[in-house]
Amino acid sequence: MTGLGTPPSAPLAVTVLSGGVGGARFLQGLLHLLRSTGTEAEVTVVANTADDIWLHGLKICPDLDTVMYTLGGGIDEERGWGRTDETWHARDELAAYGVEPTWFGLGDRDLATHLVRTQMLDAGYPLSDVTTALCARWQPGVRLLPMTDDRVETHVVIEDPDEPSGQRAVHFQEYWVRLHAEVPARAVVPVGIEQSGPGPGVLEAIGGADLVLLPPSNPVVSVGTILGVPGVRDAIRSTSAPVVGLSPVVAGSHVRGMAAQLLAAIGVEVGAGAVAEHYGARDRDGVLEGWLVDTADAADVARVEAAGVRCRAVPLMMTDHVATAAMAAAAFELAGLPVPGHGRQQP
Ligand code: FO1
Repeated sequence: MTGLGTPPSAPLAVTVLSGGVGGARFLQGLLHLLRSTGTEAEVTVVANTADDIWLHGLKICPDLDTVMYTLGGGIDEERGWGRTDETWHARDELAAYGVEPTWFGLGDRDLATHLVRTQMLDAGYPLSDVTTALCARWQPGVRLLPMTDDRVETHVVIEDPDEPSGQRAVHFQEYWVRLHAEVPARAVVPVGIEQSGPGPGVLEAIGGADLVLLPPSNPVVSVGTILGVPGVRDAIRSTSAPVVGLSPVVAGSHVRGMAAQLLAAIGVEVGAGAVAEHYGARDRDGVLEGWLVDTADAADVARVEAAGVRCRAVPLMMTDHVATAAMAAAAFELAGLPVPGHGRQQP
């Protein structure tokens, strides 16, 4: 209830640094929590763009598209990426011509997104404008911002006994999609990140947030990469918003993807507590105020608190929107904010 002269409370500003599948799943739960409790909020997603790859003359942006399709209702739920009701004729025709690479699955519906994006890029529009244009169709219900408009591509240095140096670098997509992250990774290199700058709205979305969330995305090649864009880490460290993360590692392993392999590549133990220590406490040169671990990792709570990060153990398996909404609610609570729907009444 706002009395006379009391400005209506501005909508809650929540900013989420997100990768692809894991981040998109979390965002579904966050939006479910906000909508089901009638909470006025604006969610801004700063998405990783270093998974991007140029293929067949087209710019593919897996994490932007996964968030856009997932929240816009176009995602293939089972795969977690690409379009539902997809067909693969163009991919098969390219393979019939012997055009490489054949290991990356470009769906016919998905191709339209890459054609529109590439045409707009060729016309001189920055990736952020392209993303806004694509979202006009999909209406994801969040503001979707590329972490940067500049070209950054993650490469992975893998062991290769056939090389004189014993190693070679492959694009992240080749490491993941063709090699299934089964080759030992020695280093992760976000090529171009030093020369990149935060995309339009990114620093403002962090600086002006009421809450910043690090969802259970890959801490190395997704959230870690976003934090590596010059200016982003400083914005995170200086925002007045609490910063709360959710562990992508449960019971010593990643739930999906290749976080375990990439954490090993950067010398970080594959554990919920270890990842929190890797992110670090904000008042100890890190980025976190709070960290949620799964109930299976309750033994890590003391270790995380010792690192200067408030910690709670709650169920972190994103089995459905309700379970994920409960995770988002736990993040609000850990941040010291009223929990949407049943927090402290507004003053
Ligand atoms: N992942 C796969 O495992 N196999 C694929 O063929 C594949 C194709 C693909 C096409 C478009 C796109 O946006 C994503 C695609 N992905 C595929 C997923 C992608 O590798 C991952 O979503 C991220 O890059 C890692 O989070």
